[in-house]
Amino acid sequence: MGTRTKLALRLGLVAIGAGIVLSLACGGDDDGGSAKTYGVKAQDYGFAGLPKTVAPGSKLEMTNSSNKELHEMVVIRLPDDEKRPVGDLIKLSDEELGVIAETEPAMVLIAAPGEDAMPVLGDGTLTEKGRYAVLCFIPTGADPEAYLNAAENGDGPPEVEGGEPHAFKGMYGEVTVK
Ligand SMILES: [Cu+2]
Repeated sequence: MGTRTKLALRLGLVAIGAGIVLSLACGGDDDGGSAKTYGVKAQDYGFAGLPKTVAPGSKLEMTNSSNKELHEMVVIRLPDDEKRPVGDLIKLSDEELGVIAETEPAMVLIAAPGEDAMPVLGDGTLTEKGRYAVLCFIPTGADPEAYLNAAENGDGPPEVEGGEPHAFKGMYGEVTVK
């Protein structure tokens, strides 16, 4: 037996050991544990600290650490049969997205540069099990004040000057509620 094989075996055994400890800790359940509050940091251009899996009833909070850009966290529940990564979905047109494009987000949080987010839609809690896309559609370089004013005074996403949405620069992620 070569050294490589032995190492692989040993690593395998360690993984099995860790698996046993983990399943004992969770009582063998396949759920995401108990509901918690998670602090997510919005930055130029991405979400830091986004949990992969949360229990139903968990809450997401957001702080914007940018010193210039407004950021938002739009969280949309994906259909159960939608398996593609969010990075693929953001490249599709509304037509190609079909039902996803028409789905009302489970939450929208928005935060000015350096501020804590306020909920615009929902209260930050995710109740329904499933996979959720997490996105920021703020146009790059948009003036935060102009955007917030437009959002307050209009219906739907405000039309303000700016470049491509932050999601296209990598500001997206996903969370699974289970
Ligand atoms: Cu953003």
